[in-house]
Amino acid sequence: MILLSLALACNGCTSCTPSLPNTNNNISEPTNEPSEEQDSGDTGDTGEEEIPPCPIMEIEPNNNYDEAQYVLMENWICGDANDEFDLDNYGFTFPEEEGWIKLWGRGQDIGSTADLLLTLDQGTNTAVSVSQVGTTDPMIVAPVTNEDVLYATIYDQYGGIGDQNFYELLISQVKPPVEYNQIEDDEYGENNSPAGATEVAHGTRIFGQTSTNTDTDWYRITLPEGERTRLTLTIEAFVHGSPLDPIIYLYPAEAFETSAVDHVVVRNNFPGNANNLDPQLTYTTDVGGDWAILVKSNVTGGSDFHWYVMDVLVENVD
Ligand SMILES: [Ca+2]
Ligand SMILES: [Ca+2]
Ligand SMILES: [Ca+2]
Ligand SMILES: [Ca+2]
Repeated sequence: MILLSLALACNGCTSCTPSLPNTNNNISEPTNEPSEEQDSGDTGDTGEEEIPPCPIMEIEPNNNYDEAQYVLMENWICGDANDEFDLDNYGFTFPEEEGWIKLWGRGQDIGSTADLLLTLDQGTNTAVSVSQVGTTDPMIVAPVTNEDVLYATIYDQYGGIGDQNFYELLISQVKPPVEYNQIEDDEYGENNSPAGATEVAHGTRIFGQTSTNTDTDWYRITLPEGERTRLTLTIEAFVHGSPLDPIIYLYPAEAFETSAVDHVVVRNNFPGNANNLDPQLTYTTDVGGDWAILVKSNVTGGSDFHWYVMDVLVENVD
């Protein structure tokens, strides 16, 4: 199957030259027919040490999930835009009950004209990436299960075509990208209102997910009385490949009684990196007691793939 795809699809994917091992140049068995097919796909790369960049070449048609090309994880996939807005769909299964995957699309970083858009789909969960910190090439790092087939879809979001419009895609299992010491209480939407807020404190590093389009995650922190305190709430999500565009709000204690209260809100302001969607909220106050924190997605689109961790820091600044 892979050999066939090499022979069929290698044309037009200039970056993906399958620089196959040269071992069959001299010594291989003369009756080895597949190696002739391999040679026909080799456009002359003579690097002896080079690892083949594309073990899997795309096979069209693959324009919807029914036609998705089934691929094995941990292998580079190479494809290109055969038509305007040519969707390339790949299906795969996760090898364990649950874990983390990384979808890494490469286009502009390898000299392609493709402005790649990458999606991940499993059951009712969907995520989209168009960029990551430091590059316009997309990446998604997300927790998954083996309950349903997973689909990765990649295409040029501006509809470009031609020989210079190609991509590489790697789907791999990765270790959890972050550590944390608490998990939000949200299995049944417990924290969807201030009344059900999850308690956090100085030193908390809490893991949460904006699991649906309307999921709101409320937290409660109790600041010390009688002193001036600086509260710093730091979200890490996008920086690690989460598809979440998080927004964070801070409310005084009245929020536990009424929704009409003034608040502080920040998003997309992470210090020192304009490409990072993660927010950091800092607020200094003399008011002790309960404060309410709200974390949610800034845009429509939530799923179990949309995860974050929030660090809570409380400092005395008297
Ligand atoms: Ca294609
Ligand atoms: Ca296609
Ligand atoms: Ca949640
Ligand atoms: Ca929630």
